[in-house]
Amino acid sequence: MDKRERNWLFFLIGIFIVVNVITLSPIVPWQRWMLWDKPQPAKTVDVSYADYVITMDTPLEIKQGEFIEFNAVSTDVTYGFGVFRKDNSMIFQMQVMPGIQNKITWKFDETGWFDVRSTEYSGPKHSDMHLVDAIHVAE
Ligand SMILES: [Cu+2]
Repeated sequence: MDKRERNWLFFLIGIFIVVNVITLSPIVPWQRWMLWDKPQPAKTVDVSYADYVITMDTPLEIKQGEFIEFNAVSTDVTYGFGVFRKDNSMIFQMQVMPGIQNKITWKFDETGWFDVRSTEYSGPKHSDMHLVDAIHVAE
């Protein structure tokens, strides 16, 4: 390894460390919740997936600023749990792997009605996996 290669390697290692420190640090809100503060969720919401159907008690009524834990379980294939605004922009999503509890805690800091969709292509009926007005966040 010559000097230029070694300098390049150290540069890449430096980039790797800086990016990891930033993305795992408390300046990223969801990392602060998941890794640092660990807030107690106001509610835990069970979401189940089977045969291309999402089952969840809807509408989920929550208050702005509450931490909500979603616990999604699939009994067959891998799906996605995605929460979307009415303009179809996504707030967050997680992969729902079969046979385990897939958990995510989220703080809803905006009010309104939100849809839930599967965000992981799971098969021919995937595009029907859409719960309209599944979540209502009030002030
Ligand atoms: Cu799907």
